[in-house]
Amino acid sequence: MLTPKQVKTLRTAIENSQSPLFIHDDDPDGLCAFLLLYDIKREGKALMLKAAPKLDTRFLRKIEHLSYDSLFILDVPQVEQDFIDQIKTPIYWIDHHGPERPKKANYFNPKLNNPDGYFPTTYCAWQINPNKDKMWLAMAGCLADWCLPDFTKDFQKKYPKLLKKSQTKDIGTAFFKSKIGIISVLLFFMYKGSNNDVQKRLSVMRQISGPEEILDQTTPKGKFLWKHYAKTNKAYEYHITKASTCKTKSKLLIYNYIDSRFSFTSILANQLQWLHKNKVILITRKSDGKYKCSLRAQFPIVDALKDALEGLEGYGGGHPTACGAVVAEIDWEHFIRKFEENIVKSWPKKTIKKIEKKETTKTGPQSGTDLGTGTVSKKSISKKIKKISTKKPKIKKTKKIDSK
Ligand SMILES: [Mn+2]
Repeated sequence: MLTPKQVKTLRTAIENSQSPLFIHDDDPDGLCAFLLLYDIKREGKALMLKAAPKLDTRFLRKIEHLSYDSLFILDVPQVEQDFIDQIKTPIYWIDHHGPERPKKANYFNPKLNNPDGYFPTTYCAWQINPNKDKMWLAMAGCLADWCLPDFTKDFQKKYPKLLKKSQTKDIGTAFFKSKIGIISVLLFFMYKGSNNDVQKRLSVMRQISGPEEILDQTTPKGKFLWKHYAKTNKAYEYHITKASTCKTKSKLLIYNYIDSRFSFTSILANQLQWLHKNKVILITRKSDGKYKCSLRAQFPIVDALKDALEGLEGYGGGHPTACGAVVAEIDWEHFIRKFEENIVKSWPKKTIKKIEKKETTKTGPQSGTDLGTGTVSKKSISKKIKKISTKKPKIKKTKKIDSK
């Protein structure tokens, strides 16, 4: 989490700004962090960074005509130094990836104070603006980034119907079964569709005052957001059902995902992993002669992945249990064979069930950019397969742990 001093610095920066500009990641964590900070003054403009982990000088064109006196960058893993150098106002960059070491930007990353903690950007924003009326946004944003925060009990007290006690036994249940989880999913789906529609929904979202407005559709604005959720969810559910039929004897559950309208890869991979805990999930999308993959498992697989990519046309990396890869079509069969072999070798000796039991206290990265910032080229791939093969994942006992 942020230190009290950092919280104060950021709070003061927003309060003193007449026209802040916010650039946030296009996922629920980035969005909820923005909504929480925006709520402090309800002043300023927001832009989302679309489908890119990096903010670079190309983005300058989008903001040069805007007038702003401070720039807040939220949940963006990387910001090019050139971009920073060309901004004339103070920059406040809050993120929980990396950490990075930028020059000339005020950089806030909970990992710097607490390398083993896991605090999404929304969590930091909640520290800066702990407005009880916005706790539902803080909860939805944290959940979407796979974190059950330390204010979960307070949340349940305030909204007993949105998150029942039985739904907090693990993060997947909280996310996929609870009503507040529906808000998290709705925020994921918010970005699906044409740019114009996305912008419309984002501006409506700013005007929503409580979760019931959406969940019970008590206002036209809530109805508007719900309608999009319901439509998108129908397409999503189709893939959940279809993917579940792809189960074979193999340790891998491979689902080749085809949908011209929506891209659900990352959330789909999370839900399938939660539904099929004894499988390693591999979601693929084929385009331009390449397979783009999202991978999820209950134990570390990133080294098995890197090893399988060695010598092939492709690259991959990310978090230990949630990663991504791109593999050329000609190497696909070879890659799958090798990866499956590695998975079998590195499958934890303790049964997944036991790990699962321990994992219920654990929260960590399952969402966001699959490749994260830790993408490793095939040249720098190390062979750690043997090392990880028998170890079970290290598990901490606190509520919000594991590093991203
Ligand atoms: Mn995040």
